[in-house]
Amino acid sequence: MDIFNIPAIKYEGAESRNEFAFKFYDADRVILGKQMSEWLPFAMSWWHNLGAAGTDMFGASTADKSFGASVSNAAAHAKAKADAGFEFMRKLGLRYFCFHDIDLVAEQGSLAEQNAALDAIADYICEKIEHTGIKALWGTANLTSNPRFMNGAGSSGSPDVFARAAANVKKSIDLTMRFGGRGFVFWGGREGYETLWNTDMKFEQENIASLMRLAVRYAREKGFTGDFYIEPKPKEPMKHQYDFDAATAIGFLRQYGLDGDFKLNIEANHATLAGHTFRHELRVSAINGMLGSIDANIGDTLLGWDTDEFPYDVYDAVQAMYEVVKAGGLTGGFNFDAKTRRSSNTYEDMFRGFILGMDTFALGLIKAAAIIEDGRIDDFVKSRYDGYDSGIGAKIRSGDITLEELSGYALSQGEPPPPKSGKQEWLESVVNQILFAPLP
Ligand code: XLS
Ligand code: CA
Ligand code: CA
Repeated sequence: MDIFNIPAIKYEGAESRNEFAFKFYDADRVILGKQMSEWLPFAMSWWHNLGAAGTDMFGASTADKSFGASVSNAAAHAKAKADAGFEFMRKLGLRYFCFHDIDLVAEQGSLAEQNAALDAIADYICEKIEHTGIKALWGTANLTSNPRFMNGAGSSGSPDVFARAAANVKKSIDLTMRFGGRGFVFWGGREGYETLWNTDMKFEQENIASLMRLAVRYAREKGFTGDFYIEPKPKEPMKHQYDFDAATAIGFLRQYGLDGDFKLNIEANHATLAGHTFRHELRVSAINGMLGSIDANIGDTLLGWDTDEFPYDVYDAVQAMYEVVKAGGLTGGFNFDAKTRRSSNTYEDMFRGFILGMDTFALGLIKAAAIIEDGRIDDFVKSRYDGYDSGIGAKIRSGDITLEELSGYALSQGEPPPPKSGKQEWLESVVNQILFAPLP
């Protein structure tokens, strides 16, 4: 049965005027030795694409995400979402999806009943995985929406809530493994605080680390070989979230000995909420060996909250792909944690959103590769530090020097030679020249 009355989306090239065609994403095209589809393992987020129906703080749903089922019949609606999701992914050539446990089937009854409902829909999804080869990129447990997690999950003051969070994590790991997932995410939406007057920060962080450690132990014993990810976010819904940004999350992972099993899942919109650029968060992750996966979206600097828009900003995507290519690619993928705007409320708009996002990252890849192949930027950065290749510089790098020796060297040298220009404007103009040159 065809739910979306739209043919499969094909690459037609930059001149195409077909709304339902890729202009830049050409899955088989080889860039820097790898196919575009290998550089860009795109994923569909179950929650936004199959769930988010346009509600906001001021208004009701604008989109119909029933996919022909009765929403009050949780099992039937869950199947309709799976049918729609797999048709959607197949038509766009997506090979992965990301999910929270309760995206798959609406929360219901006791934990045992909920687990049974999850098993039933998981059986159905596994059949589809078998037929299509589409798999999970990562799974996660939703530890934010239900009121029981009002005071956090791992950070909750209640051990009973901690245990319930653990049960949901266990089940979500089971599902992720059944779906062939590459990773498992912890996003600490309510792991933070509203006021320090009621919060023992150290106690809460230790407990969050314990929950993560228990998850790793369980999953490894079951044979899970993928990565765990922390997804940093500074705030929203909490005033302050413990996984504030990449640097904070890396410090936390090292502090609690979790850095061997975890990497980071970097979301563009969360980076800007933290007062950083997306690129900054990718660089911090990459240089620490922690760049795992990406939630591809963009925020709106004028609004300043987590708007989860489809990425359209090519300059931003070029910078992101430059970081990804330099890091040798991702072991995870690019999850479109993005939703169409409230007034883009048709099934066609779901496709338009993904075409926009996939083309934006394809352009990002093409142009990042062109910048790397051009070589001027990388040569400049290298030359900036070439004083360290020999002499006193080489001794500083090797660590084979003392403060006294350096002091003696400085005394003998007199005033250092004038510093070299950072040439920012020239570098930015090189980027523009490459960006607006004809497509390679
Ligand atoms: C919310 C987060 C969330 C995670 C998964 O802001 O982006 O959706 O990606 O729990
Ligand atoms: Ca996200
Ligand atoms: Ca977000």
